[in-house]
Amino acid sequence: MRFRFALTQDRAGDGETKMSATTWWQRATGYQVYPRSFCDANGDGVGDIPGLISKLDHLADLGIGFIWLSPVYASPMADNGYDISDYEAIAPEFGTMADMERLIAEAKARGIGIVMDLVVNHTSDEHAWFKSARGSLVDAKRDYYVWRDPDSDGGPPDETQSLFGGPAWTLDPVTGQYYLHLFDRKQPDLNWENPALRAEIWAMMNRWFDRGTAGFRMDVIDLIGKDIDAGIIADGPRLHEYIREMHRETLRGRDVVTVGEAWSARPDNALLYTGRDRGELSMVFQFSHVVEGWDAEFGKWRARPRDLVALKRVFNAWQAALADDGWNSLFWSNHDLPRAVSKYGDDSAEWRVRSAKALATVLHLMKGTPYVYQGEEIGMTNMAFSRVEEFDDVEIRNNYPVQTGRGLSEDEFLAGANANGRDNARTPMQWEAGEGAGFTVGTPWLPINPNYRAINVAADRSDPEGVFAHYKSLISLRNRLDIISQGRFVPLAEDHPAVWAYARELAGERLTMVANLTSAPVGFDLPPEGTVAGRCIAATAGPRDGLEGRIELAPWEAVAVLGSVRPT
Ligand code: TEU
Ligand code: CA
Repeated sequence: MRFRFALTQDRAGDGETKMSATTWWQRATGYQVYPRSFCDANGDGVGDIPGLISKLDHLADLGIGFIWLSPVYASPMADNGYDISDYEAIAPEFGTMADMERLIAEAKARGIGIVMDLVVNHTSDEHAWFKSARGSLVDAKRDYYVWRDPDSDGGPPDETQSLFGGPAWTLDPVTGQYYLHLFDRKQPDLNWENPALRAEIWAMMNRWFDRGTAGFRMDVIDLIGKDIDAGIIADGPRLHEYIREMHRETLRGRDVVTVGEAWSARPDNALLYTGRDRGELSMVFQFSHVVEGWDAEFGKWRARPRDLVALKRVFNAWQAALADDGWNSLFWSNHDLPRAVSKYGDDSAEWRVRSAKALATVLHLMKGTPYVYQGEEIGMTNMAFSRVEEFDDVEIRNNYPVQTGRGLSEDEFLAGANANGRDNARTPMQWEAGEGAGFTVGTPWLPINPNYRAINVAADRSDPEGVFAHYKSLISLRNRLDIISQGRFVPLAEDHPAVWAYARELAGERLTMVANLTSAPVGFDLPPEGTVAGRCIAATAGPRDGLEGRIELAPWEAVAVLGSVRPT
């Protein structure tokens, strides 16, 4: 792996070159591939592993250190692969195990690690374990899943609701018991209390490491310690016991990166997962900035305007919580979330490019490991779906009757799904301006955003001022500069309604980032803790060699200056 032991530069001027204390994944940037929508090599309209291999040079040029690959395992695809029927087989539509091995090798040759998606809160109902388990009350695999008798009137054992809408219990007629599924009924929850099940998972993970993978992203990992009878689902009593066991049995001694998806993680419990002496994970994906923007009553299904001050507060709180121990992940978007530039920026023709670059600047100069979601590096936008029936996503389809039944109007639901729904991020990657957008020569499984003729990789990459060039530069800066990976984070002007600003400090140096996150010019009084003079390392609207006092910022102007603290 590249950057594993990057040498620090002699910035302190003491003539010493030290081995950096950072691990490779603290300097690396991750890139998420949602394989179904990335690149289709065989023309069946579905992205695949050979297609991904054909685009590795694009990712190597971007400079990323690892790919988080959303599931490619065998699956009936009720939830696009997050319903796995065999952890050690590749879905035929994505390719073969030989393709997977070639991907790992080809990525490695470019200094890129492959991080697999570990989906072990649940399997598919078509997994061999579940097929066996449902057969009888005494089946050897029965206890791998969560079964309960019906309540006295024959209904579900309790009121637990699926995160995709509707009851979390489904009656299995074969044995007359209900099984638990926190997601779709085709995603039965595994029973982590069973030690034999855990041992099977550890062995499976170890075999993936033997194939040369660089780590795991762990799907809804905060749900595995649940105590369903006590009504505790996320952050359950046995969660950290299981993660520590996982570490002992699979991760210990390996130089790999792990990131647990944890919607319940808060600044005050994140160190339990990522503290350096905990023996758990490298970092978690937490969603405070996402949930902050949701409606109190209808969650993501009722669209709300962006609240910049609230957004900054959330990021600043996480930077503070993990300042000295633990490690942050940094992301705007993923396959479950809207496109960054549409959600937090301005995706109009006038400001799309500059606002996408400004958002990248804000995120990538914080402390943590940034993740780029496919297409974000060229500023891809949300797609407008005009009718509820056009959506493909199981979460949207299951929630439609539930949310409209709770009083949300059909128009509001459509607006919410367009603003926050998961299909936005899942429309195919836009590579070229030609028919099929360079994604497929066939019929794409989900429509391609019609703006692909203007917004595509080829067009953006040919523009030296494009979004890609900006991301590439930010990623390279993180690889090279300790102040970005390690510097102390100093929030600035947190209450300013338009400007995002912070400083980073290390060894007598300061890096100040100031960004106008609106489509209008704004005047900003930089607090003295941000004063800096030196070299401009990132800019979306022209360079500046110093930042001090009153600053007039153009729309979506972001600028970062690295230098010494100017003597006052
Ligand atoms: O997502 C977890 C999850 O809880 C999301 O579905 C989330 O609830 C939703 O987007 C917000 O309303 C993970 C995967 O990332 C997702 O794609 C899977 O569908 C889900 O787990 C089940 O495996
Ligand atoms: Ca294909």
